[in-house]
Amino acid sequence: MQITQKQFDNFQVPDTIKNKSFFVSFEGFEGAGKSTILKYFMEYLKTQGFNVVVFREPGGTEFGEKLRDAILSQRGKLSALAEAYLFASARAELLEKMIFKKLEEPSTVVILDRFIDSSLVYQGVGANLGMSLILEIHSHYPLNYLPHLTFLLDIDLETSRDRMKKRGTSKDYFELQDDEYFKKLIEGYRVVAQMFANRVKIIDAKSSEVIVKDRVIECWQRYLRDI
Ligand code: T5A
Repeated sequence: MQITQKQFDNFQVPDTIKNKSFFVSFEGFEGAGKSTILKYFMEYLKTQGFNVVVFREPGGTEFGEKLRDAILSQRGKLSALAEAYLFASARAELLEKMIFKKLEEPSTVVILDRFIDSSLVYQGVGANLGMSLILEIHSHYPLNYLPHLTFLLDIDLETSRDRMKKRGTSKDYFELQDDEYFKKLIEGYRVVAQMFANRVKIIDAKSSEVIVKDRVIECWQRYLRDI
């Protein structure tokens, strides 16, 4: 299915910038450093007077955490479409029950560890459903709300595998995939960055944590200057 311009028309961002409240997501492969770097970013934002709330996807609500266990324990065994709808269900719940409410509070930054771009890449490209279908699933309220800003932490396959090895956890679904799968995901994130060029900022994340953290903060400061 071809992606059409019309598919982007329904998407919007929360109207909360006037209250200095922002919706930000981190994206990237396993081991890109999303959880690590977003903690540094959170600490930085607090020094700037923001209230900060962090959610991970899938998860973030009681229902979402149950779905997280269900999905991640079944990955690769579920139908790709079932997986896509499950991620979307958890996301809809998180948006309505938590994200929108938190964004109503002034000077608040809601940070997501993964969001719609993960579905576009992992289900749309990795599982061959096509990005068009994923956009279609997200074309209705509340799923049609996008972050104001997304940091795409960019690493290569070698760095990802190295970091996962160092972390020493048992091999998960992702680590069992071959290089071809990973290349599809790289291409997928590239397409996402082009499709949403205003929102998605690519951060070279192969350097040390401190350098990557500084890159993210610089990017954030640029974003604030430009809005
Ligand atoms: N998924 C999710 C979908 O398929 N569709 C969807 O719509 C959604 C929302 C989630 C899985 O679900 C899939 C994608 C995923 O496969 P998860 O367990 O939450 O699973 O996996 P990740 O989000 O990828 O979490 P990871 O922990 O694997 O990756 P992170 O958060 O990017 O990496 P992090 O910060 O934990 O760092 C990993 C290791 O590297 C080190 C850290 O200390 C850690 O040991 N590290 C660095 N080392 C050197 N230099 C740096 N700059 C470093 N940054 C981190």
